[in-house]
Amino acid sequence: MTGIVMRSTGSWYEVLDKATGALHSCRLPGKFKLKDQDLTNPIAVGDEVEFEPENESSQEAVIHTILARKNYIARQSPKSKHHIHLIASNIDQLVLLTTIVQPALKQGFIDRYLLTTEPQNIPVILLFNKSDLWTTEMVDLFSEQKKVYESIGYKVLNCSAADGTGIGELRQLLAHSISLFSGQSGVGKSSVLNAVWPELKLKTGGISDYSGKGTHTTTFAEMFHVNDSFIIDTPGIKTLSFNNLTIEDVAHNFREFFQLSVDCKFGSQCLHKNEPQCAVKKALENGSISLSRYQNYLAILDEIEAQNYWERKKSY
Ligand SMILES: Nc1nc2c(ncn2[C@@H]2O[C@H](COP(=O)(O)OP(=O)(O)O)[C@@H](O)[C@H]2O)c(=O)[nH]1
Ligand SMILES: [Mg+2]
Ligand SMILES: [Zn+2]
Repeated sequence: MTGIVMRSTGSWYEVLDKATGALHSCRLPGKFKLKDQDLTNPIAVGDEVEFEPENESSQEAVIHTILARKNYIARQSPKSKHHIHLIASNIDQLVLLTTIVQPALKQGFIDRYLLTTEPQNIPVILLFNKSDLWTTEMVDLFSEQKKVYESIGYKVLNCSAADGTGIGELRQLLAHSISLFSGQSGVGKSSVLNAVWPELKLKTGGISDYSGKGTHTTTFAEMFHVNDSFIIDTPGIKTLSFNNLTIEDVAHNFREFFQLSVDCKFGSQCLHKNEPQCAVKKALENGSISLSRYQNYLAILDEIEAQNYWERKKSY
């Protein structure tokens, strides 16, 4: 039997048999746990697996094969810089939720997150939530961000779980696909999903203090399915560090910089820092690329250059 992993609670995996719609509780034999030393979790939500019932009468089953992943979202384990944590796999698109206020915009987070989708060409929707709270200045800030990211080919929308703005359009964008909802804690991932499908009744957390940090209400990634939409709600992320990227990965995955690099003297080898005849630096001077994207790029490069080679991990 084949199925798709909907959620995991420690050692058990809930697997949906798409043909029958039945959910099976599956466990994983020990050999899988040992295979990929660098991973904190051998199976991600979204994995397609083959499994067999333990015996005729039981709903419980054993996973014996993890099918090849079409793509995956991974991050450095929040608990260990030597490990990689798989957030989800086999997704059709990422919905990256963010805010202008409550919590305040952190554009660096967007650029960091895009480094996890870009190498695999995963489509991204940047969704700015809580637009009900925006002042005129905040609307301007959003328009600025929209221009930056739309000009390099990302879809950018605003919405409000509180007043319903943009929710209908979002529901359409989520049809017929598997979408991963990600973003920092407290930006409203669970609230937006509830606004789209009230029947989900996901737990949401209050903003706990004036720092605007949300409380952690979601602790595991979990997939839900409503009609023909599969959505994965994830725990909030505080910061994103990278132990799985080289400096070239960074240079090649800021998409507008990479496009320009054909005109750099050193081509795709150029890191766009101090090299002569660099097309990215030229574009920066004439304002055709975003200064904040460039600053975030330099900060990530510095961080990765400073990282010990042995802290870096391969990909899955
Ligand atoms: N004003 C306003 N508050 C929102 C909106 N969406 C979510 N919130 C609030 O933000 C807090 C965090 O929401 P939650 O959905 O738990 O965020 P998550 O951690 O990203 O899942 C909760 O107090 C929500 O009520 C919105 O569109 N407008
Ligand atoms: Mg949540
Ligand atoms: Zn260059």
